Amino acid sequence: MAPLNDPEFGFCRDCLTAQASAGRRCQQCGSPRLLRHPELYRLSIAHVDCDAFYASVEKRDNPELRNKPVIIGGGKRGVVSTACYVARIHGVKSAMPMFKALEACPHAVVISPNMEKYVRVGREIRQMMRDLTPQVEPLSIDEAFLDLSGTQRLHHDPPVRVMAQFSNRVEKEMGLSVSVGLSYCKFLAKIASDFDKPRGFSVIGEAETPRFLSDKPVTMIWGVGKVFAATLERDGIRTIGQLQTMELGALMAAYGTMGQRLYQLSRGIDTRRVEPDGESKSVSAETTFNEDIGTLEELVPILRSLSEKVSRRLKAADIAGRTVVLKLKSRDFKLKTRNRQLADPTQLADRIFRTGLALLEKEIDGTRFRLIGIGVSDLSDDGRADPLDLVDVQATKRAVAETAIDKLRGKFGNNAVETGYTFGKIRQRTRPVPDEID
Ligand code: TTP
Ligand code: MG
Ligand code: MG
Repeated sequence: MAPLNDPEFGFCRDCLTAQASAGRRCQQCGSPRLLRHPELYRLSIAHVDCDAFYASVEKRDNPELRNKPVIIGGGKRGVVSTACYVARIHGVKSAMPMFKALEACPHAVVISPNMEKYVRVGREIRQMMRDLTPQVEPLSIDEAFLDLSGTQRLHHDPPVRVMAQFSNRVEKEMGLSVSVGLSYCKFLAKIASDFDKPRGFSVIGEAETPRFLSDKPVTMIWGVGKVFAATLERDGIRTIGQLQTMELGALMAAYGTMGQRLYQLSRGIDTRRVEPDGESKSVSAETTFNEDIGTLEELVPILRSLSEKVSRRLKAADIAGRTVVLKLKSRDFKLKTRNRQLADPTQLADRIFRTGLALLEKEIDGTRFRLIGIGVSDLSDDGRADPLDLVDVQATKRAVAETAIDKLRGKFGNNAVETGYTFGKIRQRTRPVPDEID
């Protein structure tokens, strides 16, 4: 791995040369596009957004349009979907009625949208992101978050250099430009990507964040739309700086859970993780008891029944999970989770149950519980799930039996077949809690 240079000297976005001084242009290629920041090599959350997306795709596919003002829109609603940056200079904006846009820019070339094409191009760019990390969370057709923490060893480069190369690669291979925001959390990465458009790359560090935010309008905060901003305005709050001076209690008293968000985000505290691609992270089922219980005898049938529920959902979705997670909540609402990774992903109730049981047995010490849950995470499609176990003949037999039971249940309903674990053992002790897929 190349040693990192002084982050305040940074490197060149065009030729990637690390700079040895604070000059305004790259000492190698003369480009003014230098990236420098005290936290340059420590930040790892990126937000990428394509520039004037639909219009840029059309310009790419028809070079004659390159320097002309282009508007993508029309269609049923008669509004602008996107305007290229040339048209924007004339005052054309997204969501503007078409007739107004043409008043502002009469010589614009108007193209009706080709959604199929934009979706395809968006997917290709997303794939290029996934080449960098599996931690890609798409937000819309042309943008996504990437979490590059821990990828330095893989790429032999820190995230900021990986992202600079990525934006160059998108230009070269896709003929499109993107803007990148790099920060320590999603909130500021998203703000950053919008800061220097088009072909932008901006970096917002943790240390500068409170000051950076202080003069910004409250609408910059996630979840503060026009309506909520009007409420805040009535209370005399316009800037994020004002929120920074308010106590958590006061904000929560005035705005409920939103108050908590205002408190945290205004101070640059954003603990949301980058969540890859709409895939569910876990499939689980849980139940809360009417009376707290603490013996294996009472807990086992419930665990079995919940395992079957989880298994049914996995089978229905054709997915399998590799980590079994047991969740217990004790009387005093203390939550315990225990997990165990399997050798291969499973969707079998039998394996989920047995793994859960092994975890549960260790927790039986007289504590009484108010809730038990079981689930699996590390989800994948079921291709590699539950290979027939050549060593454990009993496990194979049980897997075959389970398939037979599934078939019967498919025909006659879930209660048609009860296993010895549940038969007659679950009384009206539990109240159902909605299954949870998160
Ligand atoms: P945006 O990323 O919001 O906008 P953009 O890519 O056109 O421009 P920018 O450089 O500012 O990012 O939206 C992405 C695409 O989504 C955009 O090209 C067209 C579509 N879109 C609409 O159809 N209607 C809208 O009101 C907006 C905002 C976007
Ligand atoms: Mg965009
Ligand atoms: Mg966008």
